[in-house]
Amino acid sequence: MTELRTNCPRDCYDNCGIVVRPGKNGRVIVRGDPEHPINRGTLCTKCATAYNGVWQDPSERLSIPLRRVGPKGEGAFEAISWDAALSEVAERTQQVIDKRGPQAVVHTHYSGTLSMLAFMFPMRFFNRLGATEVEPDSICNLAGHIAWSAMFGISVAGFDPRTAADSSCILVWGANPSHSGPHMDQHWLGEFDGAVVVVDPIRTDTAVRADLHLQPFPGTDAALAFSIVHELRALGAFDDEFIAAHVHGAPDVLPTIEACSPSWGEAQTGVPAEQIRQAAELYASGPALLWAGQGLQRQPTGANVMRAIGMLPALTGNIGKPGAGICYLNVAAALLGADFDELAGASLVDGEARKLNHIGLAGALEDPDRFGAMFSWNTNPLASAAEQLRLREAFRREDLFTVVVDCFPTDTVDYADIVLPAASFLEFDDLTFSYMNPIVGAQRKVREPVGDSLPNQEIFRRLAAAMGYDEPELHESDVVLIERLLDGLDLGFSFEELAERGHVYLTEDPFDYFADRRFRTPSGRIEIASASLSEVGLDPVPTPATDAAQPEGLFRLLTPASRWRLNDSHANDRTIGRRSGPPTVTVHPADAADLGIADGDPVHLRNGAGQITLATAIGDIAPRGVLVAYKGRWPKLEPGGCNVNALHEGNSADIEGCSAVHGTLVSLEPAR
Ligand SMILES: Nc1nc2c(c(=O)[nH]1)N[C@H]1C(S)=C(S)[C@@H](COP(=O)(O)OP(=O)(O)OC[C@H]3O[C@@H](n4cnc5c(=O)[nH]c(N)nc54)[C@H](O)[C@@H]3O)O[C@H]1N2
Ligand SMILES: Nc1nc2c(c(=O)[nH]1)N[C@H]1C(S)=C(S)[C@@H](COP(=O)(O)OP(=O)(O)OC[C@H]3O[C@@H](n4cnc5c(=O)[nH]c(N)nc54)[C@H](O)[C@@H]3O)O[C@H]1N2
Ligand code: SF4
Ligand SMILES: [Mo]
Repeated sequence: MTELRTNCPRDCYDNCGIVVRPGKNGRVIVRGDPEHPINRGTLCTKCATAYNGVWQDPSERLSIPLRRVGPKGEGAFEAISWDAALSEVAERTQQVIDKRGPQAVVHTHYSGTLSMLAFMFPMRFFNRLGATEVEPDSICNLAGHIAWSAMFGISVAGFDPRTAADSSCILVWGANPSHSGPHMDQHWLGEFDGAVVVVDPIRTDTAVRADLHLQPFPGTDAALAFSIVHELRALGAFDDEFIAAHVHGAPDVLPTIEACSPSWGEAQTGVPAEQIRQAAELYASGPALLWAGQGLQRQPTGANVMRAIGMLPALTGNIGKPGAGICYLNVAAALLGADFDELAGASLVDGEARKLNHIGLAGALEDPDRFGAMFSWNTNPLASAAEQLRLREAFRREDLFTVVVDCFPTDTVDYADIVLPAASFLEFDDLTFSYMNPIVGAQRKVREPVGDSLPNQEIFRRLAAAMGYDEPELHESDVVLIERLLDGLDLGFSFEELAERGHVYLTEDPFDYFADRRFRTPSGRIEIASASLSEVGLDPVPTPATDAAQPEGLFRLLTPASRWRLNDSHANDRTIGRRSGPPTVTVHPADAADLGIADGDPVHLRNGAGQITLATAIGDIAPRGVLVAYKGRWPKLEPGGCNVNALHEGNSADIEGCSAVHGTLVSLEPAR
């Protein structure tokens, strides 16, 4: 091997291209691909560090199957063979199925890797088994998906970023690409000719570089949206023809819009009326793009907020034409022929799929009558999920047979009965997709797996065999699966050719799913008024409601994506640990003065879910009353043995079961 191309499969907007060269002792050197249009030769600092660090360090990886020998949580294991591990898992899982039915087996998974096979193929096993699935999106972006699916007919058909060439304004609402998509931030937003407007309670680096930053108090976005829409109407920016032809329910919101003047908006949100007017002017200045972040809807009224901001494109006709559109996620690969349902074995489900949400998971796992076996794969819930302390106790249940599949010995791994070591993305062939750009990449095997680790898909093929499941779908090879996905995409070349190129744009010209202006809703129009959302408990149309005023003495805690970690991945890389320093909470200078707290002072953050102690960083990056502590640390590596999710009370957004983590309220006091 001289130089090989592959792609980063992390849960990140960028999906960077990678070039790999041989290193020493079986290692490889991982760098950015200069020919990749999104990252243009660099990787983010965290991956450039961790991919050449902990990801290739055999002493930090899980390399062999393990069986628990100590109490749950201690992480004491003995090494066992794959055969022994798989037959024990099969036997104990079958016992649960025989006694209590397949629904007593629960599995949780998410986005450790998003490469297509490793991310989706294991679902075939669980669908065949009939297990209960913890709905992965319920900890991330489910409220937004439900809201925009009802409104626009689909929530994964975003604008193609290339269409920005025809755009005069990009409105980034509640996303922080400076952390969560650093190359999109640097190149795409950085080189955009028009105006960038950011709406975020935090002065992120993206906001600092924007033409205009609106800084509302968290949870007031719907009011802000209504007052921007009020101003759009005053500017004559409504597209009446578009509304008549393609929007359902506009008359129902017009009286409210009329009442939400910019000065009313200022009183509700803290954003100066003048800035509300400027934002409307910029959005109205020509074709405009609206990027709704995933952080935006992780709040108590997240679904209503998504509907409210969706009125901007709906009422101005900013969708389905060059330079216009909306993006929550853009999963173009699935829209252009890669059959993800087939890959995940949707047809293997017998009857109705059984689901459960993250919000409520701790309570459900505590109940001994509900689940007898649990699989956690591609996720680290004891770092990332709600009610961390309570969930941990539930994981301690002796009678909950627990299997964890990961590349690293995470907190969740410490609670497993059997640990199965997963190979990393550097160690097997797969395909990657971006959830923002219509790009598919080849993930290529560029080094041997660490120890005896195996790709997720191979682990679940072997487990299917151990269970005696002989459906051919459960045993299809990677080569066949990859070929079928590529055939579906009709690229006209093989995996080898794709691997040579590294990546491919799925369409030559910007892809616009809404170009036909057909919306796949019951009315065929953009549904400002939605019956399906009424059925799940929302108002018939979006409202300008804000969260109730914060109780005296409590602070709102925001815990969004960190620059240094990808969710909780890379948290165990020592170089990253050193460079990112100890965990901090950013406190507004006026709040710090009130409480007599100085920079660096340890402070307790507390609520009904738990308590953590963090070092104070005094800064005015967020409004008074708002605290910022980035997510992404491994509890067991932190001084107090927990991370910010010890404070995640498991509150739902306005759609039951969807995370409202950015609505977390805490008390703050000096740790004296
Ligand atoms: N407080 C707070 N909490 C949050 C959020 C927040 O904003 N604030 N955000 C939420 C969001 S948006 C999300 S998506 C979730 C994400 O939460 P998780 O899905 O738990 O993400 P990670 O913590 O990165 O855990 C992924 C795990 O997968 C492992 N992994 C990587 N590659 C592979 C592989 O090929 N195979 C296997 N088997 N494992 C692999 C990694 O080592 C890692 O341990 O966290 C949520 N938690
Ligand atoms: N470096 C890095 N990149 C990541 C991740 C990571 O952990 N680290 N996680 C990945 C995952 S799983 C996801 S889902 C994406 C998420 O990435 P984004 O879509 O960018 O979402 P978040 O980082 O959760 O939050 C974005 C912004 O929402 C803001 N926000 C919070 N509450 C409100 C509110 O009430 N109103 C408004 N307007 N804004 C609000 C926060 O201040 C934050 O700056 O990033 C992915 N990329
Ligand atoms: S995590 Fe994102 S920015 Fe970092 S290398 Fe991967 S795709 Fe690129
Ligand atoms: Mo996420």
